[in-house]
Amino acid sequence: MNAYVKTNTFYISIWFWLILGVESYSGWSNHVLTIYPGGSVTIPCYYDKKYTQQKKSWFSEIDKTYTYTNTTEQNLSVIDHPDQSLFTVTMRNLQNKHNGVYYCVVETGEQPSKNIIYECQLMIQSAPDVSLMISSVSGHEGGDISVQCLYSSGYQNKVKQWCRYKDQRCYTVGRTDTSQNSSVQIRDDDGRRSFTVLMTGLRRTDSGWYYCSAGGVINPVHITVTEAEPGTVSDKENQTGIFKKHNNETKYTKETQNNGLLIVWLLPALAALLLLLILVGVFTWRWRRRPKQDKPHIRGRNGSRTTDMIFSKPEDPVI
Ligand SMILES: *[C@@H]1O[C@H](CO)[C@@H](O)[C@H](O)[C@H]1NC(C)=O
Ligand SMILES: *[C@@H]1O[C@H](CO)[C@@H](O)[C@H](O)[C@H]1NC(C)=O
Ligand SMILES: *[C@@H]1O[C@H](CO)[C@@H](O)[C@H](O)[C@H]1NC(C)=O
Ligand SMILES: *[C@@H]1O[C@H](CO)[C@@H](O)[C@H](O)[C@H]1NC(C)=O
Ligand SMILES: CC(=O)N[C@H]1CO[C@H](CO)[C@@H](O)[C@@H]1O
Repeated sequence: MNAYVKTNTFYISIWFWLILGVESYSGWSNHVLTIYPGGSVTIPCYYDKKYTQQKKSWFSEIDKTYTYTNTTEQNLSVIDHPDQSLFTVTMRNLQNKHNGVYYCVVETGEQPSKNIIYECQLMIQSAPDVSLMISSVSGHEGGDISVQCLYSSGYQNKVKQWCRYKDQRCYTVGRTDTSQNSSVQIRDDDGRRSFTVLMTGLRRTDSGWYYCSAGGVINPVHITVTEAEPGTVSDKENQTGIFKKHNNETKYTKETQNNGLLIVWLLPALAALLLLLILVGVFTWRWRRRPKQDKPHIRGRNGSRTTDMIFSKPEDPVI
């Protein structure tokens, strides 16, 4: 499965690079999201502040369409949030036909003109590998929230992480190195096929998009930290997380490992482009050297030069 996904993504990427001339990949790796049939998903696309004024879109590899920001359709919304340097993409009523690769794209107004800032693959699955009961959680400043991430048995021994989209900072289950912040605790609920993330001492700046990841399979969660309510500072009950949504808006993700992404994709894509150029070059060269009698008969007709192309002897090795 992973090999298939990877190969598939690889060719899609070549296609994208060759046809659209999209060049630049940042440090992110592509995520594969797995979602219930009929479910919904919201995907955050964080962009550099300098792109606040630029056109941004969601590109579907399936039907090769761009959906620009501030579009709201029945099953698709693409909404810009310039104050947070991100746009969100919400897809609803997901069906098998939505399986495929999608890109968040920024039109930079300079070279390269189209910049992929995020890539993900959607897979509709009736039994997702990694899932969430709640995809949006909120808490008060100074309070705590917890998020439970579920995974299937195949992921029992995989690395489990809690990451923030914005800076890609991750906390890993079972790792106790000092770089991990004690305000985020993450533990495996042994035997229950889930792990739980506890964020304590919430600050307003903790608001934003995070994801659960198990064995590289990710699943986005939105965290909202609201102002501490005056007079209720010591009200622990009210400071703990409020689970807002409990429906099929949870999201499921799956990811193949992507180390060396740039090299793995960039080099073959360049090689393919080079090969294409060489082929075109050889073809043009052969054509120019063709004996004159191949094309004279239609020369006079309407003065059309393009019709030249049609005439070639069937045994011509080039053709
Ligand atoms: C939205 O999804 C539903 C369910 O798949 C479908 O019946 C409907 O036609 C879709 N709407 C649009 C505008 O595509
Ligand atoms: C999209 O809507 C946001 C507010 O929701 C606004 O700030 C932004 O300028 C809009 N962008 C475009 C391209 O219309
Ligand atoms: C941990 O969080 C505190 C505030 O809660 C912050 O000041 C500190 O820089 C963080 N440390 C790391 C390593 O993230
Ligand atoms: C929590 O705060 C709300 C107001 O936001 C209040 O109505 C409610 O009584 C509080 N709950 C408790 C347990 O104090
Ligand atoms: C929480 C919830 O509503 N879960 C449902 C999501 O959809 C699947 C299948 O459509 C149901 O089996 C779940 O109960």
